[in-house]
Amino acid sequence: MRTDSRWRFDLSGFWRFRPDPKGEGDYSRGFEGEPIYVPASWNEQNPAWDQLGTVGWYLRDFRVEPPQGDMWLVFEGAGYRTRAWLNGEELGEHEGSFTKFRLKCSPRRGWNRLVVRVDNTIAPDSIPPGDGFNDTYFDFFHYGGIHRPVYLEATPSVHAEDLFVTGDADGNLRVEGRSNSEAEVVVELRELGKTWKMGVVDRFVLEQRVTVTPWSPEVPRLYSLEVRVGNDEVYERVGFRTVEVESEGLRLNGRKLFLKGFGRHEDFPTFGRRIPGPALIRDFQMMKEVGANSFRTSHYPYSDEHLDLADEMGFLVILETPLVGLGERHFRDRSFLEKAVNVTREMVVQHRSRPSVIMYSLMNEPDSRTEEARAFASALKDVVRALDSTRPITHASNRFLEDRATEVDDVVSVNMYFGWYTYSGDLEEGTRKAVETVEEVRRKFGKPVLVTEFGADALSGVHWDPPVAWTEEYQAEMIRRYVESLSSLEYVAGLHVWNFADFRTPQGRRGPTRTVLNRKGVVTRDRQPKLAWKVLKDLFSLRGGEV
Ligand code: GCB
Repeated sequence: MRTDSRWRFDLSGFWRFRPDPKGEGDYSRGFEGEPIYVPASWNEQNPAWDQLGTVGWYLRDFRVEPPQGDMWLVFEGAGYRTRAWLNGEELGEHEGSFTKFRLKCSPRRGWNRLVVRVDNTIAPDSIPPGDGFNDTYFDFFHYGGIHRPVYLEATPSVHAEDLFVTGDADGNLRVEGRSNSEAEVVVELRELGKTWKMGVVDRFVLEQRVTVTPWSPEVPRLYSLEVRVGNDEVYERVGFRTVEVESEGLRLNGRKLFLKGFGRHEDFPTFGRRIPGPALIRDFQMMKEVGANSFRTSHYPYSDEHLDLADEMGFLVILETPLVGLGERHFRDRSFLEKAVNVTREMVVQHRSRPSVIMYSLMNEPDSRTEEARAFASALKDVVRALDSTRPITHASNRFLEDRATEVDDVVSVNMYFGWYTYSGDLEEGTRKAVETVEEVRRKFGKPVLVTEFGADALSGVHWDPPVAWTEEYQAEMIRRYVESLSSLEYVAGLHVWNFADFRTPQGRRGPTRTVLNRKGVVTRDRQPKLAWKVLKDLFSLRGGEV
């Protein structure tokens, strides 16, 4: 749900910061601290904070003239655990780094002091889980802090609480809205000048057929669907498109769809878990240029800004939860399921009106070989379906034939590193094993197959003839062989190279297989192309004629 009409006070800018490595301090009334910038992770802003994997305190003094109505402190993403105090009074707490949340507050006229405590301590039952800052069950740096925008927002006493808008390629529009109390509700599809009066209600469903240009990667046409509830005005941008799953593959607006693109990360020098706007533009321009049409939000839901650009530039997105690296202990634990349901619900509700989001990925590489794992996946799927029945579901598997969670998926997704972690140095055998695995998975599950990860680390500037591991040549050659052989399988619905860009990793667990960064990017961390980038453009045109 978007709004440009509510009163807002942006809290981006320089704050004060105080590390609290043992997490024992109480600085809720104030402290001196050192300057820090918000939004961005704390780690790379100061070498002294790089390895801080526990608690940090933020402070900001600000002056406001608050308007009438309810006031909220909105975080678009901070964590892992965030607690806030305004003028010494506790506002509340939220768990989870990648979804938006808001805390009720009452700033006074004039000066106010906001203190935020962010606890990034990782545990076997956090999402994602781990045993320590450098000993995570996942392969990306455990950045902490207020990564995304934070602001005050005022809502009129009668206001919209939720808005869910979808439209299909035939122009069937569906709008579902809810407000905090009964009020006059008017819905308007602005570009068409169409208005519908819903009466005095506190929830409504509107279904209409309209004449529109469909949304697609080539023509990502967006319309504004505005809802007025009393004095409150909110809107969503709607793109009319139809996604279908058939046994042979995917369709977008009736046309065969082949997903070409990348697994990505939100990772950028100095900013940490935040890609600043100009870098997002560069990434998306580069992805267009190379012929990509899609990406997966590996391994957590991305920022509103990131996904707004996908809506605008016509990228198809597989939206992934932060449920990475789960195992038996998680599948057996009821209270973990509750947390998983919660984060999944927050993600779906936040992003379900986006035309770019065509599928949900509910987990990445779980150890899901048991009945408990299947039941867990099935419970999550039910939660998603109740909130949004329009999108297919998948999860990224590296258990292939043994994966029980795949049974509940609509599309099978596989992450494969034959020729890298196994069959190392042998691209011939590696590619053969990859094709064989995809064929077996297809035979067993009879569903379309997405290859959500494949790739090799390449240190930019390291070359060798013939191609050997860690060189740019080896990475390029592996990608070429995988894409050429897998593109010819009809039921393969897409290929996502791992990864778009090099990204930071923890020091532990994978030990000597990481050189500060995971180097499987086809561009460097500062977005300069490697050799593989140059060969991708031709490869991505292999399935020409499809979307
Ligand atoms: C995977 C993971 C991804 C890793 C990648 C790798 O299977 O899903 O998070 O970064 O492998 O490079 O090992």
